[in-house]
Amino acid sequence: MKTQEPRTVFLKDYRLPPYVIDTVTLDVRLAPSATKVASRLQMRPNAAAGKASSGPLVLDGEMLQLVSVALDGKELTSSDYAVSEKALTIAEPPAGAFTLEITTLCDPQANKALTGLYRSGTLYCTQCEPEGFRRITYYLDRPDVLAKFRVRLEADAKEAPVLLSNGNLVEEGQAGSGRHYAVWEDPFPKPSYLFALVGGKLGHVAGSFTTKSGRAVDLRIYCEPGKEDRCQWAMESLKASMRWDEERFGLEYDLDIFMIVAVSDFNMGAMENKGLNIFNDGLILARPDTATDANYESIEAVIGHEYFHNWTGNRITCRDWFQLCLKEGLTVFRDQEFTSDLRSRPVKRIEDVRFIRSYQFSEDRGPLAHPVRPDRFMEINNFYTRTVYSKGAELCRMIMTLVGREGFRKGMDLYFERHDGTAATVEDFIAAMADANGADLAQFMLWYSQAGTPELTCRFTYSADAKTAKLTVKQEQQPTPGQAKKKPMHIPLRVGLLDAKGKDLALRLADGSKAKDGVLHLRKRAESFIFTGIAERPVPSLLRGFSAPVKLEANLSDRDLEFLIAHDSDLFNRWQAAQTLAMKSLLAMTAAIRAGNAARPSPRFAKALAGLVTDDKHEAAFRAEMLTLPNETDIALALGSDLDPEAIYQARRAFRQSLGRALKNELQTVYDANAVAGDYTPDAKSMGSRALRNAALSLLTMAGGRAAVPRLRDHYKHAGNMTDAMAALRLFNEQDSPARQTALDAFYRRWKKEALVLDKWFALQAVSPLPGTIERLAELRQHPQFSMTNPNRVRSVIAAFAGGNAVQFHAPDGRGYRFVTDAVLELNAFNPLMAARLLGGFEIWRRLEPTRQKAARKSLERVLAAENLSRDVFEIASKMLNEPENPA
Ligand code: B3K
Ligand code: ZN
Repeated sequence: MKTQEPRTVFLKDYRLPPYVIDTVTLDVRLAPSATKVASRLQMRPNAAAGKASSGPLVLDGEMLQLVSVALDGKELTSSDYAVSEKALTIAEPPAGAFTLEITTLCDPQANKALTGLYRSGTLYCTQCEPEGFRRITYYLDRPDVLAKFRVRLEADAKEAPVLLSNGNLVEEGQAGSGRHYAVWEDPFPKPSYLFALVGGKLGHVAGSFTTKSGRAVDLRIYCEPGKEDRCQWAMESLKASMRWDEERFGLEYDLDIFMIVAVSDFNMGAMENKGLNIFNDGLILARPDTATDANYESIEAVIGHEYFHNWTGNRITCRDWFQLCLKEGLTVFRDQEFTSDLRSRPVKRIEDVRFIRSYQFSEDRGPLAHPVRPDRFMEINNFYTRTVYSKGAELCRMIMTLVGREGFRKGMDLYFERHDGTAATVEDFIAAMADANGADLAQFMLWYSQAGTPELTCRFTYSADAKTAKLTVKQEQQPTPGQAKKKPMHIPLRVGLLDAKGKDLALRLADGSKAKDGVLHLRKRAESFIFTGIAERPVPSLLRGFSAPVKLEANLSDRDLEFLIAHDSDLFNRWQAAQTLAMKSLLAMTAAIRAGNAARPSPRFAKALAGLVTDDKHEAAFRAEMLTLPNETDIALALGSDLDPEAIYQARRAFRQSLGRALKNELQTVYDANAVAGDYTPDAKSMGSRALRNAALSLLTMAGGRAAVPRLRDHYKHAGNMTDAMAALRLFNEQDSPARQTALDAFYRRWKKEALVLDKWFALQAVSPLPGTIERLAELRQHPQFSMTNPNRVRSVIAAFAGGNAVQFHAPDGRGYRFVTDAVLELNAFNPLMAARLLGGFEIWRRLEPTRQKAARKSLERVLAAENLSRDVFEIASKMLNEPENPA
């Protein structure tokens, strides 16, 4: 039986909630397979909603067993209400205020979807965003219904000695028969998606933070007992986040306690529940021997992200789920700024742009392209995307570019002044930014509604006679699914002009205006900017700092790019020039390989980098970025269509080999000079040294082939931390040598009892481009420590393969596709959210060469033909198959 097409929800259909909920009192009796939830709701019709407020009351609810319903103290009989799989409907609620009491049962033990109330090991925990609360009790489960919560939790004292919920603890005690209870009260009205509870045996570390107004806040990080020593970094990161939000945005924490709980079964990274964040333990637990620098940096960033949601998301929440970017884009932007202020701004910018360009641009280019604020969805869980998050953050960054850093702060202040305690829209945010600055952001709003990556074509000319330079810019917006025609957008283009010595020239425009902070404002399809008073031909530095998320094509020569690499005052653009130069070679090399010819990179790239690599004036982390070529996804995007992932991989590999050979001496020098002495610390400087040293090792290994294996073995043996160990193992992954297996086996023996480290072992094997990987994956699926119900393990094997192993996932015989779609269909039955995410790897399927394209289509069709498809998987698979490819 084919799955019926699920309903689509539209932004244009938004209506105010017909009823208001003022207070919620929950009494939760935790028990493994029959948790009883008694809810008392103080409600009233919502006068603002007009007629709807006198209609039937429809409460959302799923997977619940209804025990009883009472209205104003009177038990209702089944003729007073109707229960369906999705809702509890009370036909005629009172015309004034009323109290509704509902008792239900749910089964946390059986809940493998990990939304609502579920168990992770022996813990009880919840995930309610976006629509999980309806699996706990019947409710108006939408973000614009804000209520005050009081929660009483009761459980067996041995099974769950720790009982947590949002807000402040107001009471606790014994409940008889070995049970105990705790009562939590949250003084801030909140939507149901921010509700959380946790019960179980937990260890914790404690800390405290005094806010700028002098209030003491208790800080607690809870984890599996015995792992407390791995929570220190998370605690430090939390304190740093609290301080930063006060300093940069004037935002103070508002409860007496802030808690984080680390759990090992979690569908995503973390969740910002009010006062009680719940985290994937992979984003909390860290010790130098178990976690890499990248892990440490993500922990800091995600702790910051979830903490920053307290104001951007919780104090001001979203009116409806179409406004998701209002909290997510803004909060990603805030966490990016946090990392930039704490660490290296240019390096962080490079990391973020790498991410957006590889992954968000691919999304924009494919069948799932959607605007930052989508206007329709089947399953909202499918819209926690790179577009909403990362492009959403870019929009906030562009606003900061348009109104200035102080102007941005003024806009934020006004946004809080106007909307604190409410559920807001993108328009509210933009109005605050515009009003605080007297700015016109009307055309800018198109960034929220038009999908796709704008394309800029820049033509730069110089006139020696007139002593002027002219920049002509055209912008184009390609069609995306559902959006054939688009309007030109307001794009901030930050530029500089370098004189022959590499110094920035003053920018004077012929119309008498100045390009303030070097920013040109593009508003039309085509525009020209004439710079005056320029004595000789300058080299233009365009789109500095990636001032807008666009594709840029410019008539710069290799010499211009080399000049920028050596001189640009904008470090981001030095890196960009290097990427552009490398990309030219990579494209030519891929074409050569496909034509059966030898692929050699232009020697210019290595020459341009030679001096910089050993130049200690530059941060080590920046030099490491300079040495890292565009990845396979970037190359695929630049090629466009008829893709052969194997050829792309081989081209990039050949480039790395040749770069390693050309820079052998320089790389050896930085390898020797950047060994970090002393105990491991996750500070920016020593992370940078490790990154540079490992980047050098990578190229030297590529260049050395088999002869490089002893050095690699050595590096692994002497690695004093997980960062260096993983760097070696990743390189082994591309070496068809018995030493690889020896290293992997040793790693397994040492870490087989540590789930998070074991995830790394699984993932390493999943991303190896070596032949035999698919056979190995089939074995790993049968490994006693593999489990489909643990999302981290699924990510480490299946998502890592689909998203990080283009060569093998896109094997022309289709075996990679089948491996992934088998997993999708299995997961579809119990964890649809995870199942749908795994299909992401198919995003580029229409752009593949014909053999692979056919195989991919077959797999997608198999998914779509399966019975009982979840809404999540149906939406993604059907769009993948049915949306025409962007004709760009
Ligand atoms: N807001 C959560 C994400 C919830 C995802 C639900 N599928 C974490 C975050 O972005 O901060
Ligand atoms: Zn978030």
